[in-house]
Amino acid sequence: MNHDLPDLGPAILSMADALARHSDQPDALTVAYGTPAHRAVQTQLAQWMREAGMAVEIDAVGNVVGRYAAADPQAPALMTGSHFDTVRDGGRYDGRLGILLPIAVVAALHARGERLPCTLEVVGFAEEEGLRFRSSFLASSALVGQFDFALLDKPDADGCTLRQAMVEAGLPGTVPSIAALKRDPARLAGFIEVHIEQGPVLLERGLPLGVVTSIAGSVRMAGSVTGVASHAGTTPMSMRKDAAAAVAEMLLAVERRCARAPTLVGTVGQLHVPNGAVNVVPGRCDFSLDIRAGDDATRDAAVADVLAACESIATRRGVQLTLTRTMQVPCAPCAPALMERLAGCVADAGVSPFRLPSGAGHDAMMIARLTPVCMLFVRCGNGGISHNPRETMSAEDATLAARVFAEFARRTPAG
Ligand code: HGY
Ligand code: MN
Ligand code: MN
Repeated sequence: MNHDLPDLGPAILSMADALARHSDQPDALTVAYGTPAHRAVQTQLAQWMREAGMAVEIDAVGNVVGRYAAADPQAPALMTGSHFDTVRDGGRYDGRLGILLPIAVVAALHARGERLPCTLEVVGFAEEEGLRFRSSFLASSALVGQFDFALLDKPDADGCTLRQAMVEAGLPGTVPSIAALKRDPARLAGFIEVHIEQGPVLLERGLPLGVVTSIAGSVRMAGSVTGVASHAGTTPMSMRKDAAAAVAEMLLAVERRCARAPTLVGTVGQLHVPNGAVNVVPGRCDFSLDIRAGDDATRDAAVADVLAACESIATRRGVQLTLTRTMQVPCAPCAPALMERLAGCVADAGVSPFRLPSGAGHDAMMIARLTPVCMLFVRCGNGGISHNPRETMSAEDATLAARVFAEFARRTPAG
C-alpha cells in the first residue's frame, strides 16, 4: 500500500470538534432529526463535501450526499457513509467519523487529481438513532426502498409530526419524493461504513482497527405497567399495586436472562413514572426494552423468555402490562468478499486484521438489504465508552483508518 496520503487524522478530529459545536442543548451534544442544530450540521457537511471536490445534494429525507466521480462516468458507485444525528448527550465520533473520514480522503485525492475506479458516494445519513421520532434507520431505509411511510404522521414529544419536521427543514415531506430515493443495486459496487467501535475489544487487544463480521439486530419494545396510585403513608406494603416496583422486578428479569449468552444483551434504557410524586405509590410506570444478540435465534429466544417473565410478574403483582414492539431488525452479516478485501488493506497497512461482531446497530445493516456491505471499526478510547460525551479516539488511528479506506476504494473494481 502506498502511504501517499498525508496524515488525515488531525483534520478528521477537528472537523468532528467543529460539528460538535452544533447541539439541541447548550451543555451536551444532542442532535435530533430536523432541529436547527441538525440543519446546521447538514449545511456544514455539504460545504465540506463541496470543498473536497464532490457534487453535493440534500435529498428528500435530509441525507447529505456527495459524489466524487470516477474517471469513467459509467462506472458503478461505491457507497460509504454513516449518520450525523446523535443520541442525547452523545459522543462526537459516533456516526460522524464515517462521514468525515471519506470527506478528508476525497479532499486529499482531489488535491492530487486522483480519481477512483468507482464513483465514491459519501452519504451523511440524516437519522439513525431514532431519538426524536423513535424511528431508527429512517434515512438509510429510504435508500433501500423500505421507508415506513406511516412514520410521516408520527408525532414527536411536542406533537410535531415527521412530515411537519421535514417541511420545516425545507424538505418535500411527500411519499413520491422519498420513494424516489431507492437506489438501483445494479449501479452499486457495495457499501463500506467506517465507525468507532463503541466498545473495548480493540482497545483491550491493542489494535487500532478491526473488520466487522456481522451487525447485531435489535428487538425494541415500549412497555407500560398500570397498578394503583395510593397514599405512600397509609397503604400497607401487602396491599400495594406498585407499578414502578413491578417494572423494577421486570428489569432484573431482563438482566438475569440476558446474561446467559455471550453476545446477548438486554437494556431497559428508559423508565418513567408519569406525574409521579414522592408520597404516592406509583400507579403507572413506562419503560423501554432493547434486546440484541449476534444471531436472531439467540435474541428471539431471550425475547420470548423475557416477555413470559414480565407477564408472570404482572399477574403475581396484580398489575396490567402492555408491551408494544417498536423495532425489529435482523442481524446483518457483512459480505465475505468485501471483508476479505478490507482485511487485505488492513494487513497492508501493517495491522493484523482482527475480525469482530458489532453489538451496536449501524446504517450498514439497513444498506445490506440493497448491496453487499462491510465495516471498518476504529479503536474507541476511555475503556471503549460510547453514547456518552467521554467517547474518544486518536488522530493516529483516524490517519490509519483513512489510509485503509482509501486503499479499499482504490481496490474496488469498476466491473
Ligand atoms: O442502538 C444502536 O446500536 C445504535 O447506536 N443506534
Ligand atoms: Mn449510536
Ligand atoms: Mn452509530
